[in-house]
Amino acid sequence: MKKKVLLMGKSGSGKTSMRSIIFANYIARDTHRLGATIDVEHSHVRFLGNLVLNLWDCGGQEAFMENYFASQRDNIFRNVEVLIYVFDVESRELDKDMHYYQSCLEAILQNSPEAKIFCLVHKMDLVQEDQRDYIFREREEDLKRLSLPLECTCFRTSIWDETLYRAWSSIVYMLIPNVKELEQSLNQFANIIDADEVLLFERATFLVISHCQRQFHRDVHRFEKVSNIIKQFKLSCSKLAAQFQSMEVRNTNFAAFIDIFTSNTYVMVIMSDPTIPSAATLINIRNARKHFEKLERASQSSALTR
Ligand SMILES: Nc1nc2c(ncn2[C@@H]2O[C@H](COP(=O)(O)OP(=O)(O)OP(=O)(O)O)[C@@H](O)[C@H]2O)c(=O)[nH]1
Ligand SMILES: [Mg+2]
Repeated sequence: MKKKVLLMGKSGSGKTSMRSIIFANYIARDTHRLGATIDVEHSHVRFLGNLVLNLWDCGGQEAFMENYFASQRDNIFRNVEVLIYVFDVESRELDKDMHYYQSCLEAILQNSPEAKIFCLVHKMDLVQEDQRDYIFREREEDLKRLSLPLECTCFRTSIWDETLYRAWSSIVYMLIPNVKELEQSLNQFANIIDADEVLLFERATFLVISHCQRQFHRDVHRFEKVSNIIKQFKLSCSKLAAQFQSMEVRNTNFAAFIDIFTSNTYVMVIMSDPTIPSAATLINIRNARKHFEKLERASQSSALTR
């Protein structure tokens, strides 16, 4: 099942950077070397087996943008499942950015009225920390108002922290078939083994695709932080020609297990009962694999018949 995802926004707003970090294993520092995208760069990302994201990274220089809205209009805006519009929070040309965004919405409304729309207020690291909430809320309000009658979901992002993972996890979550079923099974599994939390990560990108939480936790960004950290660690391993497979972290309060799970996922299990030995949890993870593999295959075949 192929899903067309449009990545748009003005030149230099950070589209190719985020795509390269999430899908092509770049580290944030390396994005300085990226050149401006010429016209549209297509990439196909296999995500969870049969779900293929067909990413259209649309170069944002004005001459290209004008072309998208004129001669290439049908080609670009037809059959779009998701539009991700990236705004540089530090842009000095807010009016122009909004103008292009609105042209884009008009074209979407004409050609793909069912498309889901996401706006990323990007490069938030450049804003002073105590201003971030305020600036984001203000932009979000403007964007939601300007998007009517279409609805948009806004995220604040930066390639320098976990917010990038949060935004992309939420976007991808909406594209996964049978995600509710997956979540139910995850809940059952967490109950059976008495885990505080169980998470599934997509194997290549380490995006969180489903989670179950049975205990309150203060840090709402912990999943994305873990995604970010483990992905960096996995990349360091591959530089040393070693394969990251699993990890166990234990202290007096909890034990965390990260392990390869199905052919498309890693799992993370958090346990806080100190009387349950690691070996028991590892066996439980191993035993759950079969069920989740089956679920994944079912979801793939249902995707195929769509
Ligand atoms: N500070 C900061 N810089 C960023 C961030 N994301 C990207 N950049 C930088 O912004 C610059 C431009 O990024 P690109 O990803 O090439 O921009 P683009 O949107 O693809 O531009 P076009 O291809 O011309 O449309 C690069 O030097 C990146 O390192 C971010 O979150 N924070
Ligand atoms: Mg680019």
